[in-house]
Amino acid sequence: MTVFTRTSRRSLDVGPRRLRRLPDYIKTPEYTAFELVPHGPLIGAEIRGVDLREPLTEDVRKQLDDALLEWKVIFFRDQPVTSEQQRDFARNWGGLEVNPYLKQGETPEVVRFEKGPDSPGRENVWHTDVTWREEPALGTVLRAVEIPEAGGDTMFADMAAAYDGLPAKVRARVDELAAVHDFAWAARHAMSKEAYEKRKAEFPPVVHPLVRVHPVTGRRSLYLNEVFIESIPGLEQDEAEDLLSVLFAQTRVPEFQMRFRWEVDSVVFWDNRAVQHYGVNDYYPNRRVVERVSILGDRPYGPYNVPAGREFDADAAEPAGAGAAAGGAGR
Ligand SMILES: O=C(O)CCC(=O)C(=O)O
Ligand SMILES: [Fe+2]
Repeated sequence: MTVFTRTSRRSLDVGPRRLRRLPDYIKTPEYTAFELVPHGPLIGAEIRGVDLREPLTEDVRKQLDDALLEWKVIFFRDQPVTSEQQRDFARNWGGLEVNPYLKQGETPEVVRFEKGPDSPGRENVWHTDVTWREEPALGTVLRAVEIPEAGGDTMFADMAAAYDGLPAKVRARVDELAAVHDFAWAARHAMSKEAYEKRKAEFPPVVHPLVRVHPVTGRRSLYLNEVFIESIPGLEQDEAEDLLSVLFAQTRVPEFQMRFRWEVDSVVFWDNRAVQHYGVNDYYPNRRVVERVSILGDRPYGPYNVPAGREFDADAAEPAGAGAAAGGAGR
């Protein structure tokens, strides 16, 4: 009798995935100030009944913040806002970034991504925005100005679910590790050695944890960037690449993702502390114009260096001393 002996390194991980939007110790918020329509069971929700041209009441702002923490990506349709109104909306969450390398729109703090035959989109790589900064953006508000007839979607991946989905042994390992994020390294192939050194001096590499503890919810998520992560301190480069490929594969699990179909005047707000995103480039050479406002964030920390006063007490469901509201995941 012939015995079939082919071996495979593949391991099948099929069946239902246990997905949760918030850590178990935070009660699911109730939304009374607007209608919230889930895009999928895990990540992404449409907010209806808020006019972004108007200043937000504190109640609406607070509930939008809860929705952002719970759903990680919230979006609005049919919002004919100006760049200034988009900027003013984002200001409800803090100061705004000015990006030294991206082209500004008519309004300072508004970056305009204008893509077309001579300016192809290059955001089709999984990334978290501006992790080459010591304090990367808290979140981003992106608005569609001109959208191709088909294509040009943006994808998002829930990095807390990606972390939860790892085997316990891998989670324990990455909890202790950090990564070097280098702005210059990502562009090294496209520039001379001198230009590379100059840029590196301007923006020295920064070290961020591989697992970020969310400053409001205390939840752990994989903190990745396929563009800027250069190495993992303490690991040989081969070993680091092997580990990174396991982590990067988590981003590609469909259950952790959402895919957003744009319309003109759609506005998307994502929690840059908890998701990665990917600008699908299937529309070239058609035109696509979006405007972006990024909100200043704080320095990421991992399970190994939670600052004093930010230890998360799961029983009390709030970071010690931070005054976040229990149950509402408030801030
Ligand atoms: O245009 C997109 O779909 C995403 C662009 C992007 O990466 C960003 O706005 O940070
Ligand atoms: Fe981005």
